[in-house]
Amino acid sequence: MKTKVAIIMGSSTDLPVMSAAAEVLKEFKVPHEVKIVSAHRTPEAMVEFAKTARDEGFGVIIAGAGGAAHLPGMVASLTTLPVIGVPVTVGKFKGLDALLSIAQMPKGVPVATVAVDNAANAGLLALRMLGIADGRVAKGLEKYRKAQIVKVKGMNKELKKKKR
Ligand code: RP5
Repeated sequence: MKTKVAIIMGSSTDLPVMSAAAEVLKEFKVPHEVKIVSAHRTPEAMVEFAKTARDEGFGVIIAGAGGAAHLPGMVASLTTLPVIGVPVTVGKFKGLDALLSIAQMPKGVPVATVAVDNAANAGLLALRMLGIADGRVAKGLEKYRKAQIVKVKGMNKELKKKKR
């Protein structure tokens, strides 16, 4: 069975941000599943999801949440799979609350945290994790890395043209 990536989030209102992770995985043709799992609204479903994730074939979990964002940390406490947290911008503190909730996990339960609303990076980090054992994914990432170099070269060419 191929390793899958789980993309979970606290609410469907997180989807516009979290769909960027799915886009990246789609681009790399890596199987993934998207699901709404709320730590405070559906705590039992969250426990069930986290406890069974490895047996369900998931290799990495991406978890997005906003506000008092406890979903990534709670899920990480219930599994030994790597969990990548995405702080989502919601309300008055514009994602800073979620960033601190997710990044400031106490020692013993790690959650890798990406920048606020940067679900694309969560997808890329998940690919790097899968790429440790999956040569096809690693090759794809190398191609992606080189494409970024070409992009910056193009930017410099454009700059030079404008200077003339
Ligand atoms: C969190 O509460 C979700 O992750 C979401 O970011 C936030 C607000 O949820 P809604 O009230 O929009 O459903 O659990």
